[in-house]
Amino acid sequence: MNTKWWIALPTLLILTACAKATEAPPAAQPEATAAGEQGLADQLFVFNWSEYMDPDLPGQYADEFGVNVVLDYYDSNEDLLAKLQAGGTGYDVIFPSDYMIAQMIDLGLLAELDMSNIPNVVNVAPENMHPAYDPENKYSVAYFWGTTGIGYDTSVVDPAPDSWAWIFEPEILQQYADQGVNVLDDQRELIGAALKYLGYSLNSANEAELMEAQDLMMTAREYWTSFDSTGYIDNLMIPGEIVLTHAWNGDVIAAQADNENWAYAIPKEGGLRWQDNMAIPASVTGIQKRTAEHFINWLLDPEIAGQNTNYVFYASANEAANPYIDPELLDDPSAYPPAEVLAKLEWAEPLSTETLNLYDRIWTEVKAGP
Ligand code: SPD
Repeated sequence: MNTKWWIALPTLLILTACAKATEAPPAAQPEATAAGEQGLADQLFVFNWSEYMDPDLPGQYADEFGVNVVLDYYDSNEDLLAKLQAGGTGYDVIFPSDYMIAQMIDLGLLAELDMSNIPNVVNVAPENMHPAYDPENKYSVAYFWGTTGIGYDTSVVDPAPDSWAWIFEPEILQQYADQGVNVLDDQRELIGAALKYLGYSLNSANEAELMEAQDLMMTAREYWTSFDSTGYIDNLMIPGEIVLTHAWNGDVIAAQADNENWAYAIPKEGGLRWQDNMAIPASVTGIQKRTAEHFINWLLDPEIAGQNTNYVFYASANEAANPYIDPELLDDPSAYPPAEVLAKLEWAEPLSTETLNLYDRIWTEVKAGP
């Protein structure tokens, strides 16, 4: 054939296509995934604190909606912030605490939530809605709330800790150091606990108070065997690995379920109370954002939230989940402290840039040691 084939080809393809259309039904399209059929993305990246979601939930969500949930973990709010600021744009759902929500809103790092995709928000208890850090819940919905205190192995630590002295005083620490003393790898938490022990606000911006807190930590650090807020939960379950720890309440209650010698105390000087939240980074848009909102809505389903609470042992912000929560947990004052205990606790507030720089410097020096 002499005709230039690239000129004839389009005509040939059209003729062939027409012939096929009349001769045979069109070939079947590849089957849409369940996720696609529901207008959801195939994959969702969830960035959370460790041991803060029932590991069965991602699989259940995938079975129901065809969305593959990929999990990754961070150690602290500052770690999460650093990853987002370093351009970590791969995360769709994150779980920052109260003061960090405020800081992230200021930095333009959070997306506004479309609440028409999150109708289960009505299940959140009124006291967990409209927090000072996000009064209209434009960017966040409460997940779990809790306190920070001291976890201890009652078969070793005697008398029971009632003060932050058990984390900061050398004469007490030296009795337990060879059996494992852990502090949270979290700057607001550890600096805050030191400030409380000294009788100051855990939001102190006063340089002299902060230097005093730094000295206290510098002296105590030689008795601390680890700075860990992620793996310590597993270590609490290994006999003899840790006997005393600065801790989040639910992590100690989880250890207690495994070994009843674990107990949790809130120091008499007071400490931190906090609320963690579900949020979406500002970089997440379109179908990915819709899927993130769909997942948040699913986590707010009463039965799912109940199942999740029974795994993580933290107090749920979801009041409609209560009938699905183990009554023993609902009655546990370590998980749901009475009002008089809550009254002596303080919330972490966002700090000015200047104060944040000071906290960063203290933290770097405490971590590095003398
Ligand atoms: N293992 C789950 C830890 C959840 C901790 N919430 C953090 C509060 C930070 N102030």
